[in-house]
Amino acid sequence: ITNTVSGRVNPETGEVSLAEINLSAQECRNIDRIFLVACGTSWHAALVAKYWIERHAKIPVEVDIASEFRYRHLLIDERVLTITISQSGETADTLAGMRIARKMGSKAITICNVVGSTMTREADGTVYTHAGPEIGVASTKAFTSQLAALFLFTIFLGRHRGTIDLAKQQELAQALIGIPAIIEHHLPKIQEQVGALIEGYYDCRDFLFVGRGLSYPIALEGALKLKEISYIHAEGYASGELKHGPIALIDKEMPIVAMVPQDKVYHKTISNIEEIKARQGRLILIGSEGDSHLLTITDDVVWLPKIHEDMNPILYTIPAQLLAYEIATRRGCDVDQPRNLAKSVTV
Ligand code: F1P
Repeated sequence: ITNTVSGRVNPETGEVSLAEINLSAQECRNIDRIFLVACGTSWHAALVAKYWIERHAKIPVEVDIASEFRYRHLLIDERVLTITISQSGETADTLAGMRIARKMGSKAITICNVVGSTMTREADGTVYTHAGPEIGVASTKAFTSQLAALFLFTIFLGRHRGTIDLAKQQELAQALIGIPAIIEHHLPKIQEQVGALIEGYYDCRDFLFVGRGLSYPIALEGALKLKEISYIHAEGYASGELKHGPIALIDKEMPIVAMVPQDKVYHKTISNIEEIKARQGRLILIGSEGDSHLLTITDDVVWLPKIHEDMNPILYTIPAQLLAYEIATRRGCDVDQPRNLAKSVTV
């Protein structure tokens, strides 16, 4: 994950340099607002980055689906930084959004996987994810690489704006540097746990995915992956939003995948989950090793190590992707070539 991004992290100091970003320290300080613009899975990466940038670089961030952004009455000037995120660098709506923002005076940086793509040629600066070609249509490794790139960008911005001190820079950089080894170490165990539990779920018609805070976009991504490759209807919601409507869907037939890391919002998330349990929803929990409270709620728990809170979105993506993969395979779907989907949407 971290080796592929076109940036360098000094392992001692945590200092981040981003080779092709073309954004000076002064320009970082001048930013008033950031627009993150993307489609599909890349839009979910943008939603995660909003939390990171606002928390650490203290810049207000707006996140837009590119197909809406381009038709909005945009209030953009040269103090706005626009960041487009795209695996392919060719997605028509994202490209159009970038062109509009640049015309209005905004500098545009793109987080992109394809060298020489239209977006990288037209952007003012680029952070390459260099995740390699996605073999399948559904974006998977591109997503986790986008998250790594966006986290490096967050450290870069925070440092130049003085919102992150040296100790924080070190802490955040170390957290990111450590994540590939953690995933590699735990992957077989995660795969085994997910594989074991899908037997009870692969023939369900609908799924809900819920999460709060940094886990909310991962709930959206888990639902999208399941839809894309297994054709099961799935929706992602912010946990706290359930009681504003979706809770009406819950009965003993409805599987709900809940992300419950032991983070700042853990207790709130647990109380949402208790509400689901009270309505007999079939819960699959993805949570932290050692959190025995989860076993009082359900036996279907995927255990993940407890890590730096900011890294949870990267780690929690892995079981969400695997769940979609295992279910799709069990249903006989071609996970690499899902029907009706194109690798890049250029019209
Ligand atoms: C955006 C996207 C992908 C999705 C599918 C269609 O592409 O929505 O996230 O997996 O391939 O396009 P991109 O702008 O990230 O290339």
